[in-house]
Amino acid sequence: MSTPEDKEARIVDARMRLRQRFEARQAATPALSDTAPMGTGQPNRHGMPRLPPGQHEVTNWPVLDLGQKPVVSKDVWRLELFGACAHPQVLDWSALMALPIVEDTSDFHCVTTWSRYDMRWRGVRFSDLAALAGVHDDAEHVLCHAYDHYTTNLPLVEALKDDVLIAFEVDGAPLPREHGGPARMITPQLYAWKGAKWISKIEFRVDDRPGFWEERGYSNRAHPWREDRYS
Ligand SMILES: Nc1nc2c(c(=O)[nH]1)N[C@H]1C(S)=C(S)[C@@H](COP(=O)(O)O)O[C@H]1N2
Ligand SMILES: [Mo]
Repeated sequence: MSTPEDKEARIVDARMRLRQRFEARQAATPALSDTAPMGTGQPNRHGMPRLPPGQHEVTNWPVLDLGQKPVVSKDVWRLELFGACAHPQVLDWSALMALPIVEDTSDFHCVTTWSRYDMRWRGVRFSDLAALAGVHDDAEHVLCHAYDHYTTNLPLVEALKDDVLIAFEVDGAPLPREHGGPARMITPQLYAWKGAKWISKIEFRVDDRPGFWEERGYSNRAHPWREDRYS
């Protein structure tokens, strides 16, 4: 058994290596939103066009999903990390809460053309989960699974951005069930369908595998600033 100190050191080390890979890839594939790597919300929106192309701002928060809205209490909620990683594991709610918790304000861009600004999220960084799992060096893709059997895939480099969270609070309150409570992923620099509500599993992959909407013609990259809606 490893001590908590070993585990901590392993996470720090893995984070550093992931960070180096991330920065090398960012430099190789510059994009408009890369100028706001710490979130697309108010403090970071300077110099960006007000809205990504083809979007309009809403002040309500529409609900979009497959219609099932599973009931998942914190007691039964589990998050499995598996696939191309050295330390596959299952986290329960207290294990998630024991990880570093961050706050970030970011924008939410839905491919159906609405954008909601300045959402105040609280959660755990995807990059900390990736480091905890010890993602293999040849993993390049992520497939997220949810309690309603929704899936969505995204490049690992996108998932490693600092504003990608497994979020459990929004605007100072627990994440409502219809928006994916108790915990969902958010991907502020990609269209919102890349963020699985009621997230249940994170699968690290060497090869890419399309998720629910990606199999139905939606973009693998889903980049709002490039209006990357469909493949
Ligand atoms: N589990 C799950 N996550 C999901 C979906 C879904 O159907 N199931 N829909 C996606 C889509 S298409 C969008 S636009 C956003 C919407 O999030 P919201 O309902 O909180 O606005 O969630 C994404 N995450
Ligand atoms: Mo969507």
